[in-house]
Amino acid sequence: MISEKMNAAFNKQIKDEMYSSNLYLSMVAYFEEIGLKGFANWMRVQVQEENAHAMGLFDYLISRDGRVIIDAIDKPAFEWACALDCFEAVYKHEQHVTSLINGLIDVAEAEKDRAAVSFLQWYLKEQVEEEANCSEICAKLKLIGDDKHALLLIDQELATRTYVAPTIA
Ligand code: OFO
Repeated sequence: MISEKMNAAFNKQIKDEMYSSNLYLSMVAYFEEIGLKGFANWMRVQVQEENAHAMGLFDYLISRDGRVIIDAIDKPAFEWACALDCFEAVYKHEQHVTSLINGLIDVAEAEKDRAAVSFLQWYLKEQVEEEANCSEICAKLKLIGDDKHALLLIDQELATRTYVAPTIA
């Protein structure tokens, strides 16, 4: 069983993870449009990860006898000035998601829902990795400046990213 407050907070986070998925799908389209297929590949993997984050919360809520309600998702941005501008937006968004997960844990603690606190530790750790990944790419993009050849080398590197389904526990 799960409290009403906790149930509502989980539903909100499911919606937020689905927003993340749509935001990154919008970025896939952007990178495809400007011909950076490796960047687009990186974002495609990110979309899959966000879907897994949403489904992890979805399945957890069901396992706790909660009620999943799918909410409307806001329209994401669709234009960025360059690859760095886009990745800075990713970094900012992931920092925002970290604050959302922290808020969710605050609700779980206030509700004395220790099972939820424990479950959400996975999401907390995942956010450390999410922030580190995009911060690293931002740093590289800043380093290369306007060097198109170096940009294509990063594109080749990002083309190698593959999706590994996470075990959310
Ligand atoms: Fe990008 O971690 Fe979920 O939202």
